[in-house]
Amino acid sequence: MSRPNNDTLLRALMGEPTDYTPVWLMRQAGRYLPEYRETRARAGSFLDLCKSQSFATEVTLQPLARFPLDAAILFSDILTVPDAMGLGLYFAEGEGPRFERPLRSAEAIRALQVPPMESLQYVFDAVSGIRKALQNSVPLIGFSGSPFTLACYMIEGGGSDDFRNVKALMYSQPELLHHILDINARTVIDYLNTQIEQGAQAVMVFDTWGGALSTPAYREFSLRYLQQIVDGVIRTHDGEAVPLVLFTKGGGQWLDDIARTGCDAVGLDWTTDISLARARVGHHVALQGNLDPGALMGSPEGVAREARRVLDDFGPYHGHVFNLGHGISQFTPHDNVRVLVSTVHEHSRAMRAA
Ligand code: 1CP
Repeated sequence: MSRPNNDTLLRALMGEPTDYTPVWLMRQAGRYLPEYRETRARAGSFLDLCKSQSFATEVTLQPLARFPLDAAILFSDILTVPDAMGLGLYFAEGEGPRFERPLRSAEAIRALQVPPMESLQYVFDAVSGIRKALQNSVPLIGFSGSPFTLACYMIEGGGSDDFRNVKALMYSQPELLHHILDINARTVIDYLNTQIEQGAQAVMVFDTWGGALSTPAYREFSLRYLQQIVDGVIRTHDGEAVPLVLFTKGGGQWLDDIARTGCDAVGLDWTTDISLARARVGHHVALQGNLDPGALMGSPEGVAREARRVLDDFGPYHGHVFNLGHGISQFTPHDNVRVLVSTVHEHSRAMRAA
C-alpha cells in the first residue's frame, strides 16, 4: 500500500512540515450538495447509502470532485456500531437517528457484548472500495464515535438535549455505565483497527457529547476510554504511520489532558482560541479545526476573512489541519466552500513564503 500522492494531511497530522495547510470538512459529503441528495434519493434511505459499497464510494468522492480538499472521509455513521450490537438503528422520516431497543435496564446492559466485526463488514467494504476509487490521490480518514458519545445514543435511544437517562445512570449506578463504556471501547478498538487494515490512512474519534460532562465526569467516563483507544489502536500499517485524532466537542478546557493521551492530533471546536490552544499543547500534538461552521453562512469575503484569521491565529508553525469546529450545515452555499478551500491553500502558502 503506497502513500497518497497528496500526503499533506498525513504530514500535518504528524506535525511534519508541509507546503501549505491541508483542509477537509466534517460532514463534507452531505446534504448541502445536490449530488448527495440525488444519490440518497436513488439509494432509498441513509442506511441504504451506508450499506452499499458503490453508493458509499460515490458520495465519499462527491465533495472531492467539486473542491480540492486534502482528504476523503469514509461515508458512514458512528451509529453503525450500536446497530451491530443489536440495538436496531433506524431513521424516522424528518427526524434524526433512533434505536428500537435502547439500553434501559440493567439486564439489557449486562447482556451487551463486543459484536463480531463481520457484522460491520459493509463498512470495511466501503473503506476498501473508496481506497480503490481514490487511486492514491488523497488519504482516506476512517472514524468512530467515542465510547461515551455512543453510550449517549444507546441509552437515550436517539439524540438528546439533556442526556437525562445517561446522567441518571451515571449518578446512580455508575458501574453499569462503565460496563457499557468498556464494551464500547473494546469494540471501537477492533472497529478502527479493521478500518486501518482495510485501508484507512488516518482515524478520528468523534466525542461529540463529552462536553456535556463535568470535569471529573469527563475524566472518568470519557477521557479514560479515549485513553484505552489510543493504547489499543494500531498506529502503523504497512510501514506507514496512521495518525489518530481525538475530538471532544466542547472539550477546550481539557485539551492538555486530551493531548497527554498520546494521540497525534486534537480536534478543536470554534469556541476555543486556536493560538491559546497551540500554546497549551505545544508541539506534542497537531491541532485540527477550528472555523465556526456558521461562518460559511456569511458573504464570500467574510468566509475568506475568517479563514485567514484562523490561520493567522494558529501562526507560522507546522501541525495544523484546517477544518470546521463541527459538521457543515446543510444550508451552506457551495460557493463559500470553494472560497474557503482556496483561501486556506493560498493564505497558508503565502504565510510560509513570508
Ligand atoms: O442524509 C441524511 O439525512 C443523513 C444525515 C447524516 C449524514 C450525512 C447522518 C445522520 N450521518 C451522516 C454521515 C456522517 N456522520 C459522517 C460521514 C462522513 C462525512 O463527514 O462526510 C460522519 C463522520 C458522521 C459522524 C456522526 N454521526 C457524528 C459525529 C460527528 C458530529 O457531527 O458530531 C454524530 C453525533 C452522528 C450521529 C448522527 N447521524 C446522523 C445525524 C443527523 C446524527 C446526529 C443526531 C443527533 O444527535 O440528533
